[in-house]
Amino acid sequence: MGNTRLASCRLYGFIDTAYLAGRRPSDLARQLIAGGADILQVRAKELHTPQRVEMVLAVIGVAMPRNVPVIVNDDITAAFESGADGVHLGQEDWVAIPQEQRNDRLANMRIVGISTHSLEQALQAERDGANYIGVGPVFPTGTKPGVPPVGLELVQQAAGRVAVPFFAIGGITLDNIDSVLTAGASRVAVVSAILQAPDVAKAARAFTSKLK
Ligand code: 3NM
Repeated sequence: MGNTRLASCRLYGFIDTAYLAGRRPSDLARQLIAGGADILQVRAKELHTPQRVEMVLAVIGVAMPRNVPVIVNDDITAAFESGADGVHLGQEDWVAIPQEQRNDRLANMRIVGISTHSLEQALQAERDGANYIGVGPVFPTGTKPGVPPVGLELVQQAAGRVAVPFFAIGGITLDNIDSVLTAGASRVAVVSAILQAPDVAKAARAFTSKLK
């Protein structure tokens, strides 16, 4: 079910509390969607589950009528309680869930996404049943500081070997997106280059006009 909807997704937009700067999550969601983001993630690292649920509900209120799936970063409980479309798990969080518990823990999730940082992880996530994967960080990024970039080589390898939809992520900007697309990505996930732009909708549109 997740897969048919994901197949058409191209720009993964974020409501990331690190870049809210006093803006309302629902407003950001509206602007991201206006710019063509067709899947959204709520990434609220420092919030507790109840506040995260509240934020996700505000985003769903905007996204659901526009048929845009909403994914919750890291927090399976918040994803479940808010009725979000799915959850995105980092590699460490994913491998920390014992294999025999994964089906139960994720039973209500229509979409499960997993971060991957090598071809081995990407292929393993696919075997494990991820509906989509993230591949990155492609370039160094202040959003995930201190994580060594995987470079365009991994994008190229993923494009050749991974059948599940994959989003290139990490340090992607309007200046380097062409190289990411040339390496074989058809989907990108972008946080700071959009949320730090003076006009979020316009910045998202600049990315979506490069995709498809
Ligand atoms: N995950 P920006 S890189 C959230 O490689 C995230 O799994 C990554 O933010 C991964 O577009 C990343 O600002 C940061 O670089 C993306």
